Formats: sequence, C-alpha cells, structure tokens
Amino acid sequence: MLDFNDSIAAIATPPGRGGIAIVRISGPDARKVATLITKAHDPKLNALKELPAELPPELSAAPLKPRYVYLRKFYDGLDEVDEGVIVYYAAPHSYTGEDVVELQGHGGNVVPQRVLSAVLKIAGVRQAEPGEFTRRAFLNGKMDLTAAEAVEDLISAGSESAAKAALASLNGAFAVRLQQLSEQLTQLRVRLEACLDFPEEHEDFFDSGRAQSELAHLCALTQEAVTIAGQGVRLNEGARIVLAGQPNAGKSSLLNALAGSERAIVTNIPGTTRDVLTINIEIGGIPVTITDTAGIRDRPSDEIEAIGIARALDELKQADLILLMIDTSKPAAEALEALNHMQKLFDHPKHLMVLKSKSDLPPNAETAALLTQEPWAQMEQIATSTKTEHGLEQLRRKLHEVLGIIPSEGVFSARRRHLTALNESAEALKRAQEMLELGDLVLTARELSIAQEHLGTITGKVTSDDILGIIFSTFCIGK
Ligand SMILES: Nc1nc2c(ncn2[C@@H]2O[C@H](COP(=O)(O)OP(=O)(O)OP(=O)(O)O)[C@@H](O)[C@H]2O)c(=O)[nH]1
Ligand SMILES: [Mg+2]
Repeated sequence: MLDFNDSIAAIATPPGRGGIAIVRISGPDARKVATLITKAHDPKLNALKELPAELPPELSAAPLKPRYVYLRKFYDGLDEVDEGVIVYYAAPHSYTGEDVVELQGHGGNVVPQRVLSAVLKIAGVRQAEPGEFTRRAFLNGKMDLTAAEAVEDLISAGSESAAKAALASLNGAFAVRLQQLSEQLTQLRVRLEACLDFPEEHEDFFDSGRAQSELAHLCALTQEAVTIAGQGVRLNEGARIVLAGQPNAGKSSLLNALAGSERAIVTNIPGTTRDVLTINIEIGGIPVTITDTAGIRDRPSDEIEAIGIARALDELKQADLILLMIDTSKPAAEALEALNHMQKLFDHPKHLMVLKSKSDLPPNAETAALLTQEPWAQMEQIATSTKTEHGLEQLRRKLHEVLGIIPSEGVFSARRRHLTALNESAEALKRAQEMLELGDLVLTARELSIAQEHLGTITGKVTSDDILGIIFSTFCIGK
C-alpha cells in the first residue's frame, strides 16, 4: 500500500546524454527540498522532519514565488552537485495537485542521479513509484482515469495518429462521451427508481414506451463508443503481423520490401531464417510489428532450424494477422507441408491471408489448385512478387483495410480494460432491454445500475486500490 502523505521524487526525463534533465518532487516536503537543495547546508538538517521557523543563516533567503524560474546551484549538503533552474508550483495548482518542485539541471548519466540522491537524503522524501505523480493527480481530482491513462499513451505513442488520439483522450474526448452516456443512464434510472418507490403513481412517473426508445438509443450510443474505443485500442497496442509459410517462399524478402530496407538475410537456400525477426512499421497510421519466421517444413535440416520452426509456430498463436506465404511455382508437396501445419494450429484461421508468392515465375498447376480447396479458397488471397513488386500495393491496401481504417477525427486513445468495461455495459443494457420488455422493472433497474457501474470503472468513479495499482504500474517513473 502506497503512502500518499509523504513526498516523492524522480528523474522525469529519460536516462542518457542530453542537454537537460528534470528532477521532480511532489508532496508536503517539496518546499523544504527547494530550500535545502538550493543552499549549501549542514547535512544534519536533512534529517529534520520540518525546518525551524527561524532558518539557519545559510538557508534564509526570500522564499520562491510559485511559477517563477530561478537560476540556482544545487547542493548535496555542503557539496555543489549541479547548477540549473528551479520552479515551484504551489498546491493545488500543479500537475499532481500537491506542492511540486522541479529541478532542471544538466543531463547525462551522472549529474541527475546525484541531484536525485541529494533530494532523497531529505527526511520525508522517497523515490516515486512508476506513474505515481499521475496517480496522485488522479486521486487529487486533477484528471479522471481516461485522461491519466492518456498521459502514458501519449508518452508511448507509436505513431502520429496514436499521439493525436491520446491527446484527444487527455483533453477529455473519451470522458465527455462517457459523461453523456452516464447522464442519460442516470435520467432513465431516476424515473425508473421513482416508479419502483411509488408504484401507485406508476402511470405518472413512467412511460414504458419512452423508456424503451431511450434504452435503444443508449444501446446505440454505447455500441458507437465500443467501436471508437476499439480503434483507440488498436492505435495504442498496434497490430502484430506474422509472416509464415514454406521455406524459401520469400518471407524475408517481403519483410525487407515492407520495411524498405534489407533487414533480414535472404538467400536461395531453404531454411535461411532461423530465429524470429521483428520490425516496426506504420500502416495507415497504425503502428504495426511484422515478424519474419523460419519456413515451416516437416524435416528441418538441423536442430537450429527445428527450434526456429517451433518459435515460428509460437509466434503464430499471438498474431493479429498471419500472412501465409506459399510459393506457387514450387511442387505441391512443399506447400502442403506448411498448409497442413497451419490447419493443425487453427480451427478457424480467419485472421489469415494467403500470399501466392513469386508471381513473376510460372505457377505450378497442382500447387495453385491446392489453394482453390477449402479452407484456403474462402480466404483473402493475393499474388505477390518482391522481384517485380506485383501485388505489394494491393497487399498494403488490404492490410490497411483489415487492421481497421482510422477516421482522422473523433478517435480517442483507449485501452483494453475500457473496451471490456464498455462491452460489459453494453451487455447489461441489452439485458435491461429484455427485462423492460418483460415488464420486470426491478431487474431492469438492476441491469441499468450494473451498466452504469461498468462505465464508472472507466473514468475511475468506481474503482479500487488494486485496479489503480495495476493501471499505474505500467507508467514510466517520473510521470
Ligand atoms: N523470382 C522471385 N524470387 C524471389 C521472390 N522473393 C524472393 N525470391 C527469392 O527466393 C529466395 C528465398 O527468399 P527468402 O526471402 O529468403 O525466403 P524465405 O521465405 O525467407 O526463406 P526461409 O528463410 O528459408 O524460410 C531468394 O533467393 C530470393 O531472392 C520473388 O518475388 N520472385
Ligand atoms: Mg527467411
């Protein structure tokens, strides 16, 4: 259990060489830190819980005005450790809602650590946990959970669209939508509860037909939010595409073509790729990882290739989309080995696209015929050649389509937990509709309350310490 009465400190900027590094302190001792750190002082003073009202002469100076910048030297006791700028934000007008002090000094691997170490020697100050600044901001009512999570999404955005969506959430786009949903739900609940409390006045309070149409509207709104949040999740998490298929089919060549550079080794020896190789690219604004794997065949040439094939099969289980490459110029027996493996792995390989590779070479009729059989016939199939670039543009377009086209406006960043909660809420609303149709107002009211509770978990109105712990533990330290 974290203690929020103490003060926290962390380096807020990334490690390594850099012009500036920021050490941030938040909590009731932030001002004490500002006083001690900017003056050479007897190290014994660090141990004091509170500085005396009459400061020792070496510490007395005009106090810092909030939101002003001051050039100061930074001290660890009597030792000077850096020189930089100090800013003080007085509670509640700060990121966390508490007193905050920022020490903006020199970057690099050593200096910011020395400044932090000096700060941590001061009584009442401890190292911040990941995301603890933002967690305090949430607990102090500075932002709701969707905005708090958007802060982290913004920092880790993998594409421009992901960054825009995170900013939209940070500015409340998601929260506003949830607020609308919740308000309409509240209105409906109020009328329903009133009717349950005063059944004799039922007629005056409650119009079942109106409630039904309002509920239908609520369902539609929730569904819309599910769709947008789904796109937001995809933007956040990106998509995982895995290239698989028979050895020598041209998987590594395709990876290189999509990457636009020679990332993977390509030779005409079947079994060239042994280990998995992953690259990050962007398709239609969505961050995508593409993984190249060892070609799948029944008799690997050695133990290394066998391990590579096992890893390939593992990767396939985690893929959002598999691009199965079959060299249609080769004899059918070779293609069949890869196809059989694939069928064994998946009952319904619906997230699979077949690429008929080396389309510049004359096709083998038997191999081509294999792909006209089920289940392959019902799948998306594209003929490609990395030699002539035939089909590559079509492939990119198709990937864009399959991964979900993101409209440029209106998308906010979202997380899987939001999507789950929205879906739970939508389910409860559906059950409420059924109950209302049956005329069971008690159960309708209960389902509406469940729907609202699920919405509340998204913004943090309904929450627990456990959930907060999970959410903020994924944040970076110093945010
Ligand atoms: N004609 C033709 N040859 C290709 C094409 N794509 C790849 N090749 C050649 O096919 C051979 C194998 O290509 P790779 O990309 O290494 O194939 P792979 O599927 O990664 O092979 P493994 O790693 O062994 O599983 C190389 O000699 C490539 O130059 C293509 O579109 N047309
Ligand atoms: Mg390869």
